[in-house]
Amino acid sequence: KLNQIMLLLLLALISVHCKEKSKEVVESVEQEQTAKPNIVIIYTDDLGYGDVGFNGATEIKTPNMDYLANNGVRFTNGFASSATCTPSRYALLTGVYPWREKNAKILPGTAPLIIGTDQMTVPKMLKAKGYHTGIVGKWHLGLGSGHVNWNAHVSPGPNEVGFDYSYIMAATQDRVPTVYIENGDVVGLDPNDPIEINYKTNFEGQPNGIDNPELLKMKWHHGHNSSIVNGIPRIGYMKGGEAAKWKDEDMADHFLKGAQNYVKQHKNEPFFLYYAMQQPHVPRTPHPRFVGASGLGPRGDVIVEADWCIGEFINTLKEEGLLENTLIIFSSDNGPVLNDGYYDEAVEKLGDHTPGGSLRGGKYSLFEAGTRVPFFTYWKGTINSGVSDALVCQLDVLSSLAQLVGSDVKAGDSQGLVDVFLGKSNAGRDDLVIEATSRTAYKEGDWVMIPPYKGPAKIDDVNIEIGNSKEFQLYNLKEDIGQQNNLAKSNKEKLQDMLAKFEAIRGD
Ligand code: NG6
Ligand code: CA
Repeated sequence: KLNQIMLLLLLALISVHCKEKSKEVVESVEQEQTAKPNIVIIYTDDLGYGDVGFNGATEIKTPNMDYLANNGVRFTNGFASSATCTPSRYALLTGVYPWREKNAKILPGTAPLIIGTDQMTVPKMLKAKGYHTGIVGKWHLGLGSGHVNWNAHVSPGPNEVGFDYSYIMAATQDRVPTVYIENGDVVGLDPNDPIEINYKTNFEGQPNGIDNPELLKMKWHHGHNSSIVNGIPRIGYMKGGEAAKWKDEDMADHFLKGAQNYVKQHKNEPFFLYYAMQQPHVPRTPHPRFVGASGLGPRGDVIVEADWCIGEFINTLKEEGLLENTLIIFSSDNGPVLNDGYYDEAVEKLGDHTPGGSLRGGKYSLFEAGTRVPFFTYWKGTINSGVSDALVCQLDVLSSLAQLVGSDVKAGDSQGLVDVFLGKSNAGRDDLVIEATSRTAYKEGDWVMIPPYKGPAKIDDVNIEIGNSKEFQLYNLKEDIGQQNNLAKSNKEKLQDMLAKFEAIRGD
């Protein structure tokens, strides 16, 4: 009798245990289906392939980026869509090739928004999946729909294309207006000192970079000779808004704080943060803590500063217990430039540093250094560390994140490569069209084909070869990463094949 009771009890226990187990399985399947890791894109500005330790730099130290890259997937064949800022940012957020949008060119601070408010974007897609979405940092995709009144609510902007929260600079550090804008409103604006902006003519009685060299703490080399803000001559004229003007040396700390606060405020819901850092774009103005940190002058110093910011940002994720539930995607909007319009010793103090690594060209260029940029993904506990030579592009972020969160959005030219980004597959893109100042070239596997373009082979002001030639250019990057050996004449078949595929994508 006792044995029978014991047996029944045992059976009951087993059945309860089994039920618990199956409940666990169901729950984990449900969790899997609704997996919503936080997603952070850390985007640098003009950081070159060879500017970072994880791609071989030895003269500049980037320990925080290196740690993440070396413990995530480091892409050796990761691309921006363009060799300049606006087009790359357009493609990153919309998944559409920038050369399809005629306004996706380096924009002045007064340009209207170039993303349609009805267009699909990364934040919009994620918002529909329950994410809170935010941007902190550089925008440079235009604001408003014509003439912007900076003294009233500025719209449409990031908040109208998918971001719940925005804290931005409108264009670049070297362009007016030199103010921060939070959710469409200029931060710290005194209504009695309204902002006026004009990209053509100066306001009466206002100093400028040409006539007032005595007011400059940084000298201009080319361009950058309009209004003077904080002793730095800029592109475009600005009057008023004194109290709202940013302090250049504080910008890195300022955006970092914004990114950290965003994380702290939204840690209890799935969030997407686009942390668009301003370094090492000109004018390079490291905080005094970082002056001299690299020995390479301000350009090196702001890269060290950016690395520190990333370390601090990661610490916040750690402190909030979010690191294991956050996917980080790191890249740069275009390749490197030394002299981009100011005398700041970037050339003079370069020493043995190679911002583009062994790649030819730089910012503005159709050669590799223009668009092949630092690129990694990191997700503690989920992504295994590795190096991937799969061809991936920032264009693919939209469709890949859609796959990750179970959205059926598949936008434009964006390929769903989530397994590649998570390091589970090496099957990247077959091919890619890259863009540089409205010109395009075609990459396929190890090959790149650059069609003939008129214009100078080199921009002398910035000292960068931009890829123009009267001849077709064809390079095999596997054997010739430095693009020294043009095979267009010796391999006509490959050239014709690539040209046909290129034209088919371009629709020419
Ligand atoms: C160029 C600027 C350069 C930089 C660039 C935009 C001149 C002479 N040069 O026109 O300094 O601002 O635009 O850079 O004005 S980007 O990274 O935002 O594309
Ligand atoms: Ca840039």
